[in-house]
Amino acid sequence: MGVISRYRDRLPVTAATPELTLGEGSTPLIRSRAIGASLGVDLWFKFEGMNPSGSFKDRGMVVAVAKAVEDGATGVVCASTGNTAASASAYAARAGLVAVVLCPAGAIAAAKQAQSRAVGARFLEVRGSFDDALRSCQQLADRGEFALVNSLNPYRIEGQKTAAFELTEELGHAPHVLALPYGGGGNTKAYAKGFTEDGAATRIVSAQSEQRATTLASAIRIAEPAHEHEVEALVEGGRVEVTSVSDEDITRMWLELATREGIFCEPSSAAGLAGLRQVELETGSTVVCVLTGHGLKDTAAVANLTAEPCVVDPDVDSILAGIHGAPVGVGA
Ligand code: AN7
Repeated sequence: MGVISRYRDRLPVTAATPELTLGEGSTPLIRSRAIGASLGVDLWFKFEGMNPSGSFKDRGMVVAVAKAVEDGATGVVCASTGNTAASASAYAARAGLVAVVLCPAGAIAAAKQAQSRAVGARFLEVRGSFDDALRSCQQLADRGEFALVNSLNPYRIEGQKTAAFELTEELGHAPHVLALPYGGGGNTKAYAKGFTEDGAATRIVSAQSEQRATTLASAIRIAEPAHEHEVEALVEGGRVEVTSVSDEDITRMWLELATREGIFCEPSSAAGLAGLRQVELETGSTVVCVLTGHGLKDTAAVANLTAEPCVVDPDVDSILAGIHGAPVGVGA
């Protein structure tokens, strides 16, 4: 069951809203086997990379695209660092709408572009940053032909808030702390809304990159967060703590998630865990770290952050030498 049918009574949908779905939501909640113990907490990973297009964006996109159909739109438009593009393209194809996506030229992971093109989106590379692309996208949407499906569209936030409901249902209670990456701030806002609607006091740790405009975590390469003021208000209200993490912290946590937990997420998704390490946590408390995107989204990062494969001859001695790290074989 998708997000619209599962949470129908808690979403702004009507009898006229199509029951669009690609099976989003109901993502794995995985208990930590190693990292939680080192932090002294009961740590869980919500693997949002397991959504149909490989990121958390699907929860909000399904609602935004369904509402666009209900409102009579023929097309949708978004600016994106890649995941919004992949998600909007998929749901637009599913709903029979045209998708126009604007991405910063040369600055998004190859798989995300492939996802978008495969389902027939009009994929445009903008000579500029994500922030430039978002401005152009809003101007295009203002002309009326295309519905904007960036998280400035409130239906996106509505759909994404369901992740908070789902967590509370699965754990049997709301987590004490939730950690996630902070790019444009839409997801931070969505979890805050979801927990508030559930009457939960969950503390949200939102981790931004120290190097916003240049971070290796291309998904969160956003210099001017669209929801900055709302996030600041949530900080003032005591709901959210914003922390800044370096590329080195992100890389280290990304590797720990992969090698100690067996979970392969994209680099930006490890920012939340890096943020958790900077705040005080009550021993034994329930902490959820949201892993926003799948590792297969950005395999170039793997090539940059891990040792190269060793090339060996197809014989056991050469293979054993390869296992033990000795330089062997033709390509060595
Ligand atoms: C994996 O796709 O902004 O703070 O255009 O892809 O809600 O922006 C992606 C953002 C975290 C940050 N993790 O979330 C886009 C885009 C992943 C992401 C974020 C993004 P927000």
